[in-house]
Amino acid sequence: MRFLDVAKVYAQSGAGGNGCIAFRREKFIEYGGPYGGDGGRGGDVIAEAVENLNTLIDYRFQQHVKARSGEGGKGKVMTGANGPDHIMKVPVGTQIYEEDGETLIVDMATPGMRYRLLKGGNGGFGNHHFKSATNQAPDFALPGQPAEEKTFILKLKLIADAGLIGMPNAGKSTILSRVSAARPKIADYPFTTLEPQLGVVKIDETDFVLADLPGLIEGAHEGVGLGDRFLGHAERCASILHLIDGTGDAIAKTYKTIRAELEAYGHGLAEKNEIVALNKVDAIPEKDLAKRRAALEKACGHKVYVISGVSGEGINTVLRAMAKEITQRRLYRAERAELGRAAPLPRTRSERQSANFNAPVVPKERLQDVIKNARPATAVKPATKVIAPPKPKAAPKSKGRPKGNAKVKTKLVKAKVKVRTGKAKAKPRTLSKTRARAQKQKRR
Ligand SMILES: Nc1nc2c(ncn2[C@@H]2O[C@H](COP(=O)(O)OP(=O)(O)OP(=O)(O)O)[C@@H](O)[C@H]2O)c(=O)[nH]1
Ligand SMILES: [Mg+2]
Repeated sequence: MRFLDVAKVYAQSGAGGNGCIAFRREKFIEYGGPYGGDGGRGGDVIAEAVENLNTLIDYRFQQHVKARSGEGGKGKVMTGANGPDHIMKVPVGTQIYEEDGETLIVDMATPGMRYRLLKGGNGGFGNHHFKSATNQAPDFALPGQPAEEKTFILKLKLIADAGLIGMPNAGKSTILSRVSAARPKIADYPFTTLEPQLGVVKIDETDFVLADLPGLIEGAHEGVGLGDRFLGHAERCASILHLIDGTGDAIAKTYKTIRAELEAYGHGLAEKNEIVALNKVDAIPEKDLAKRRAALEKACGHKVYVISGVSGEGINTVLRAMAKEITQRRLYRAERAELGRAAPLPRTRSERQSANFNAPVVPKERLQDVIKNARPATAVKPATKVIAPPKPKAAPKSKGRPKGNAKVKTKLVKAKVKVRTGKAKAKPRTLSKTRARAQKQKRR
């Protein structure tokens, strides 16, 4: 299978289905009213990182991806079917860029990660949706929302823990084939390796992925040879093994050439810790070895390992040094456990409309930590005086017979009478009128 690490893909989400205009026509049902259903929503275009892919070669043959549109609404208030989402499966480590190739949209760095690239259009409302007391027969419906379309650039940056870099013929593929089960092509001509090769290395208790990258030559950053196209695969490595062919003439110059290419490439590659190894020690005459090693140590300014991919000399020492750096980085990453994870995709219409579902969600267990460590909220004094609510009025006493002994009963009755007379006194005008009327009658 061919390796492809850059692909250009045109993607289109599904359009929403149109709302339907229909009226209920049925025997014995007068004024059936509006009966048109809503359109279904269009499918999204979603990128998903899967583990069993190592190349973007699928997108060489499928450069257009389209999600299906939603169905239109139908009579009898039937909602159209939603268009299914289109899932773009990409290898873990794929970065998705805008069409300019520089604006990063998302880095699909974790297996199973999902990201919605394009949103499907919502379906339009049918005329049944618009019926109201003031418009009982709406004869209009909404069209579905249009689809989104965009061109994306996918760039695969392999997730390797360590990378092998060096001039062509430095013996990179020989080392990979010796320490892992990978079987890259090995030959004594430059640029035998044309695309990155991966192998899994096991040393002591550590497993790691080692990438053999095509050789670099002077001017690679300007496109000479295979250029620095594959250096992106070393960007994520914890450790870089820089191999120098010990049988070559200008060892220090070779080292400096590769360093200059790394610096010209940028992306933090030159700042990474590198392990420098003088390779093919089995073919170096003993009297020259110390001189060559010293020259290389002077050029790089730190320790140089002496190894041989053919005889296996010094290989385990170098692998242990790489494993140490890789373990350190793994521990550091575990400590800095990422807070965010991709939010679950909302399924229902209301969820889709309200949620910002590309925002990271704090995992439950982390959230509990956050809550525990959060400072207790300080009590805030109310700005205004709190006014006590008015006391509820006493419930009126029941007019039933009062319970208790006879004395109390009479007292209560008297009190009632008093109140009544008091009330009567409170209305002197009415009383005087009646009295006056009574006096008049007496006089007659
Ligand atoms: N004597 C000796 N020869 C070696 C050693 N390692 C590699 N070679 C030879 O060097 C030549 C190139 O080896 P490769 O492993 O293909 O080198 P490479 O760095 O992968 O080369 P490119 O893929 O072209 O970049 C082959 O003929 C190997 O047999 C070694 O440790 N000792
Ligand atoms: Mg090779």
